[in-house]
Amino acid sequence: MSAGPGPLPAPPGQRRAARVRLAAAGAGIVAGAAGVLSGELAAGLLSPSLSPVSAVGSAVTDLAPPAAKDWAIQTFGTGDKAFLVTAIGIVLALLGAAAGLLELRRPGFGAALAGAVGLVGLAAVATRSLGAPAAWTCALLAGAVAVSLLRWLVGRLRRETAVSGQPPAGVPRRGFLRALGGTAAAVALGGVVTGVVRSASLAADAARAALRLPAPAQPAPPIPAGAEVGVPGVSDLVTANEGFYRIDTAFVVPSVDPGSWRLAVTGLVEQPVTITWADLLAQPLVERYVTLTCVSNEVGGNLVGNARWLGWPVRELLARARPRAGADMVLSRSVDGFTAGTPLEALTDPGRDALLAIGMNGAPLPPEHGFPVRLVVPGLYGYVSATKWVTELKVTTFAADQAYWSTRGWSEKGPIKTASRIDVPRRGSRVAAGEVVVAGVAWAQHRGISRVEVSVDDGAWQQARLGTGISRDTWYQWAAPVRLSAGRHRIAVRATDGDGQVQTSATAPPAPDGATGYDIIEVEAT
Ligand SMILES: Nc1nc2c(c(=O)[nH]1)N[C@H]1C(S)=C(S)[C@@H](COP(=O)(O)O)O[C@H]1N2
Ligand SMILES: [Mo]
Repeated sequence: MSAGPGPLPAPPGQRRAARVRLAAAGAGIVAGAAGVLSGELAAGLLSPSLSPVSAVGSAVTDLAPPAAKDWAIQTFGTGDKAFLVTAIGIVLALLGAAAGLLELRRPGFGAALAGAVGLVGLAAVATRSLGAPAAWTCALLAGAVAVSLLRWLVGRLRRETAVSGQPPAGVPRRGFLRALGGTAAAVALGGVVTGVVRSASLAADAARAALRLPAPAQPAPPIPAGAEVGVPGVSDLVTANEGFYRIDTAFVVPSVDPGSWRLAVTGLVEQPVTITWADLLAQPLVERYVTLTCVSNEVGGNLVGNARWLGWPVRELLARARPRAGADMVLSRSVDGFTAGTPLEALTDPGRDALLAIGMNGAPLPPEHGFPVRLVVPGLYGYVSATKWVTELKVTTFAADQAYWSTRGWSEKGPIKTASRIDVPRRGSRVAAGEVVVAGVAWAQHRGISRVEVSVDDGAWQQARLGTGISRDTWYQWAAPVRLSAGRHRIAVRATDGDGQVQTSATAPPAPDGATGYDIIEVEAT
């Protein structure tokens, strides 16, 4: 007959106190998670654009110094948002743990910390032009749930572990552990429900999947023979949707149901007009190849892509609204509050195919590229023209209105600068000495490219073979054979636009209106 395990020696008080602190920190994290999740769940039920986490993420993005943003884009590329969510998650967990510990020490103080975090969320929501009462409610709910759960859990922990006259150092009992476990389980379940609700709110996705684009009344002219230079490794003439660069301030990709989408033309017009998705589909649509470029693209960078867009010329819609004399800008607005300021004349010019695009390379716009409708304006950087998820065109003046990036130090006008890029050989690579084919792309949208030249080791400029342009609104492929002796070499490229202007060699950073300078690579020939 063996006696069961005998009573263990009581752990030293210190260890017990540490265990209580751990329990308090855990309670803080669980309470915080429950709060955040409630806010997200409420937002998911109402509209994804109300998400408090999303608002905080956007606020961080907006407030971050440009250098930090460039770093994030450079380091994480399209993963920069996942990085931000993870960072916010870690900060929230740390704050939750801190609130738990504080609440253990001084009841009410931890709750105050949690409340303060909630207020930050509320402030983010309030400043994100999401001032809607529903958005406030989601943030308030998140804060209230976190604060009350923290009070409840840590209060319970204190009572159960109280040692008279000393800091709590008893052993947390079943009651607390059950409360904590139950809350954690509820959080996990809530997470699943939120996920489901989120995906349900992506009804827009279903609508997109079911969509069949109308045939264009005016198809894009076929890609001319000779447009491809036929060098392996050179950028595809038409960029696949999956590989197309994505730049926007949207923390969560807005999901817009085409069934409830409206586009309103407002402001300085004789006749305000609103169109629906059905109205838009009923118009004679045109198809055009247009190369988009981001003003943030560094020399040699890849924030540029070429696609076949299907859409309705914006000028037709503006003509219905009849802009008043004096108007010189259209402030296009997205569902998420982003705005771009485009010169009115660029949108009304019959010679420039500015489109309300619904199709990209034969498919409905992908959600991250603006489904259901975006603007595409040949010749202008995206930040002043290419509004995704567009819902309003306000006819106005540059004097009266400023767009999103213009209030953040970027230029009001953003015509695309002539640029050229070396795709092959890869920078820093080794090549066999002898004849080496250098190839890449060049663009000067709406002016076109008339010549591309390369230079080896600062030697004479040699003319490259220029692919036939699809149109002056797209990029051009080019290729040039050069002779490389064994050793290290620098290869530079420059383009001349359709007006005969040679690309400037002066280097400039992206801000405030686009980078300049020659793309130069180094290779080692062996
Ligand atoms: N709604 C919305 N539209 C937007 C932006 C944005 O932040 N929000 N960014 C613009 C910028 S800066 C660029 S370069 C292009 C990029 O379009 P893409 O992501 O489809 O490549 O979208 C433009 N349209
Ligand atoms: Mo951009």
